Amino acid sequence: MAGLSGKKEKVDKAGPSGGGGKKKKDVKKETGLGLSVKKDENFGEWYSEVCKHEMIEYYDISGCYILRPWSMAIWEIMQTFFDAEIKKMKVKNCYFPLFVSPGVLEKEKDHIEGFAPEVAWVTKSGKSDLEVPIAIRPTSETVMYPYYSKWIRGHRDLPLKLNQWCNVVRWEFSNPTPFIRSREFLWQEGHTAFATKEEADKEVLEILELYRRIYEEYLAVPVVKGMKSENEKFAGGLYTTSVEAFIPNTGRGVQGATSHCLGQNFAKMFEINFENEKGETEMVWQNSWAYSTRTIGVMIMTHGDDKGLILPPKVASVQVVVIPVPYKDANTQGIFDACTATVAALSEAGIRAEEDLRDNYSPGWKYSNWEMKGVPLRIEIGPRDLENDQVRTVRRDNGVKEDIPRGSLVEHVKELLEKIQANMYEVAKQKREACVEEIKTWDEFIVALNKKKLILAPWCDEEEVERDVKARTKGETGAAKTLCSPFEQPELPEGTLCFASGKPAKKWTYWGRSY
Ligand code: 87F
Repeated sequence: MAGLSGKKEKVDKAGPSGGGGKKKKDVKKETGLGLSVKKDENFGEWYSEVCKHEMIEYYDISGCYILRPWSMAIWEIMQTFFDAEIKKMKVKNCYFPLFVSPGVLEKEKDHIEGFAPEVAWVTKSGKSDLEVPIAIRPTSETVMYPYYSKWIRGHRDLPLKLNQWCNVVRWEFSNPTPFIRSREFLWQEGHTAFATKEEADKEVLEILELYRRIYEEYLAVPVVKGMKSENEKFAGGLYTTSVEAFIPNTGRGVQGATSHCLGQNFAKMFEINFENEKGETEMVWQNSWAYSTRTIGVMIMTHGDDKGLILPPKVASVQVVVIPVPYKDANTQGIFDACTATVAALSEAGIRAEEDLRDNYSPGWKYSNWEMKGVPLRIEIGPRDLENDQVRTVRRDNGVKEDIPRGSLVEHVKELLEKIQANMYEVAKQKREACVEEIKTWDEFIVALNKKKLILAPWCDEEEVERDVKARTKGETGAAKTLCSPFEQPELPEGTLCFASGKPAKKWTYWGRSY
């Protein structure tokens, strides 16, 4: 019996991609190799299988997931970038407690009313009830702002720009999805206070641009920057901007990150006042902004294929894997030494490279395994390569193979990694563009919605109309809603009417079902 180990002798017969006359699912069970479903056959199952190789582990509490090193490394790379950028903006890191007293949570009652069912509470210590139950932060406005009120006195205390990297808990009841919707997740939350609205407005967009860069430059995921509708904005704030991604396979939009201008609502609630230069008391203007581990889920959904994950080089903890391909009577030691030397040269040049010299797996099994884990570039070194002083490169994104002289290894690999990063973004962008559909009428809207399109529609921008669209599209797969009104607006000809109400349209807005 082959067992589940995927060891060399059995796997070789089936070949690295399964086959061998058996059904895929059976092969998978025997070898642990390959996915049992295709991305466009059963997306949900595909996503869960891809995540399990080795991004996450399911946990015995529903909606909670273990982030394994393979995904945590991606989080850390994004964190390194974002943390350095906000520090350039003079934002300082801090850490506030996980627990929220019921008193302050109550204070924000109006705004969190809709969120209240998602707040988790600690009610016991050991066997005895706590005198006062304590909430676990779902976000930290109510935790932080009482102290903003204390710390901000005069105009010299402004701006106050704080950020924290932490976990939050939201006890969701709708179907959990790794990274995309979990009951506990990691994020950064920035909370800033200014003397003027102008400064706050400016920062909202600076942060949004950093979020765009995380998605487009690091995760190779195209996003749209825009304004949330009144219905979809953070109710406690003045306005909400976001970056929105789109998953072609499911036809769903996904909010990638948000940057809010809170106006003076919280300043009023928490009495965050300052004395201006003239000695008058004014309220501060505030922002808050966050991105979370959801970013990783969007990246997996965007790039993965039927062989598994595909990681963009900029966030891959292993950018290049070097695999020896020895033959029976070849110079095995020479090949192994060439692999080690290759990894050393790449590492020296700042490229994240690893060798896989394990002798209990065949090269074919290793190829599949590293493809599944999404390593962007594979280098194979066999007897012929040794002879010709070359290595063979194989791209994960498009499978293209190349023989490159060892003399120009580093430059070549650097170039390849850049090409892979750029190509992944281009391919993802083309796929998204192919889903965008501009519509003018309600009938066209419904047709496009059923075809899983990302819908761009002229809209009157009235809350009542969005509620009506939601009600009219309610179904098993969820209602359609606005994703955002893009900052880059196509021309809106005079007299264009709203697709849903027939009133004069005010702007173009993206609509769709969403995560
Ligand atoms: C769930 C339970 C309680 C979202 C919640 O977006 C409260 C909330 O206030 C809640 N889910 N929100 C909105 C969070 C707004 C804002 N907070 C700081 C952000 C960025 C970071």
